[in-house]
Amino acid sequence: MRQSQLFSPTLREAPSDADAISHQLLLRAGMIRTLAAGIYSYLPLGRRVLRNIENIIREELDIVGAQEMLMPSMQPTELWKESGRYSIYGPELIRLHDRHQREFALGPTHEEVVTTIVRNEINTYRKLPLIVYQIQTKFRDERRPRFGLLRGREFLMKDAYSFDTDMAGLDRSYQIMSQAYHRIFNRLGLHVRAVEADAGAIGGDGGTHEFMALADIGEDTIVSCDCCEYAANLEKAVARFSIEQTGNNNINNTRILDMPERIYTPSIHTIDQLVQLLNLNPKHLIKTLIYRIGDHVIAALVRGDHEVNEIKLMNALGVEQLELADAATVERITGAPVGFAGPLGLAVPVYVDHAVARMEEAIVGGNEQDYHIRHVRPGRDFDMNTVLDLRNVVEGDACPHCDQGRLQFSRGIEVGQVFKLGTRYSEKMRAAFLDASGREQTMVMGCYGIGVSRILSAVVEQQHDDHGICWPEAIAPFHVHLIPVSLQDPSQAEVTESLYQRLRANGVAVLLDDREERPGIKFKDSDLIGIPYRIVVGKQAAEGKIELKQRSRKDTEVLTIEEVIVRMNS
Ligand code: 9G3
Repeated sequence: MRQSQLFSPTLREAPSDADAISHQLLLRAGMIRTLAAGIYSYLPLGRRVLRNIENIIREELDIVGAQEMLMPSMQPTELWKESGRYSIYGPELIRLHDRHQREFALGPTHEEVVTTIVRNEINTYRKLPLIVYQIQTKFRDERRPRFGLLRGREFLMKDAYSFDTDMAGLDRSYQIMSQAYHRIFNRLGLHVRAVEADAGAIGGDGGTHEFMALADIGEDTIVSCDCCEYAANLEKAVARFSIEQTGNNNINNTRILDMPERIYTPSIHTIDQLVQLLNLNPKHLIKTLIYRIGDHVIAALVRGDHEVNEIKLMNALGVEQLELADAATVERITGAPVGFAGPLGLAVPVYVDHAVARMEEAIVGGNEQDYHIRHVRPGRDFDMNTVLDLRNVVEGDACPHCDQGRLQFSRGIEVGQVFKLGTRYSEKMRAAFLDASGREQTMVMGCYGIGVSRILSAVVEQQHDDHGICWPEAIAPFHVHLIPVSLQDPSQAEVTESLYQRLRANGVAVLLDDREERPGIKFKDSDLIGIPYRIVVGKQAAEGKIELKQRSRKDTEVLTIEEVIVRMNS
């Protein structure tokens, strides 16, 4: 390809609203352009990278027997009513009406569609297991699209769905797809870690992993052990309950027992203020949070230095939504304004985190304005009918899997996820089959996603430097950037042209920078676009010597034309 013909408008500066380095670089390299918030066009260079990513995904999925389909984006909302998800999703699910006033959703995902197709066509175990996939545009009207392709409203996803006769079959499909994912991300040159994750609203019979590309811009917090392989999304991560801290809430030990004592804490509303006033460590406090679930109200107790993990709380309550109670509700339930809530004498169900249950004594809100209470003993002074894992783990917590590891945090971009759905959709949508003895069974499903367009950004986040992008060879828009210093020089022009033809004849993807630009401009653009190999044809062309430089390395080599041809073919 001749760069004088290429539609790739590079920019000297990044637009001000691009706040992720990958967003800046993809814009500056002329690979994407914004049409509207969270909605992007892929210019030729960006499209070439996207296609390379897609092809690696296709190769690895076709090898394991998954079959590519293509499903519509326009989905009749009757399907979402049938699956029971129509009411779960709000404005994020883009809905429209056709000319006959029939309602459709623009597909954010395709569980309902694929289950309908399979249910209509398969009714015998002989046709299972089946894994189908598509690479297709998804629509999710994110409230706050940001970081360019990392969180868009229209994006490219590979979504796959497996159909098995039983859970054992699903386990096999899940394994097959997870291993294929590791091969895919490896080939993409993406540094990815699979972490245990929470199944969330999609539901499912347990078992879901997220594939996280490690990057500081990542919105997800990855928890991993510094000794063993344990890794989980913060939503899901648990700590080992260190046994030396258990006990002590039995009240028959001999120490003189301090009884609860009110302390005057005027206009102290936050944990920090309380810590300041009483000059103590937050781990000696109990935080009482009042939540509303529909018209129910509950209290959640965590230690002062911990945070409630609302995913764990929702899973424990078996609900899909909850929110902190508003001030009026807190006042009604506790008898005091926000900031003085405590567990003593509450008339609502109290959910207690393990770390609270192990506290010998604590300071709690007094359920009275301007008062807290100290020397409170969990179990003696308030009932602990429900003790469970309610909190976010913190760095330094003991690993739940090995006996000496400590948990550490890192940030990640979710680029893939695999779910065991079980019969969550097939039951509702009656995807059934006759087994070998002629009995009707419900299909067992799994679903598997890869954020194809998100990977474009994730790779740039992991592979760039101060001058621009460093594309891995497997997905780079071109393999070689051929740059003559001056095409006015006849020997440079001749060497450049013959090299260009020979490399292309060998099937090497070459971008020839034939623009009438100063060399400095050409090299700046070359660093920005990030093609893995750069061949510079300069003064030494007259002696048949040219320079070869790798984008990801500092040094350059002076080689003969023949040597370069051989190197680019290897
Ligand atoms: C919606 C909207 C947003 C959504 C969903 C549904 C995420 C939704 C989860 C999944 C699960 C898997 C198949 C490929 C892999 C991921 N956001 N999810 O279901 F209506 Cl608006 O998409 N689906």
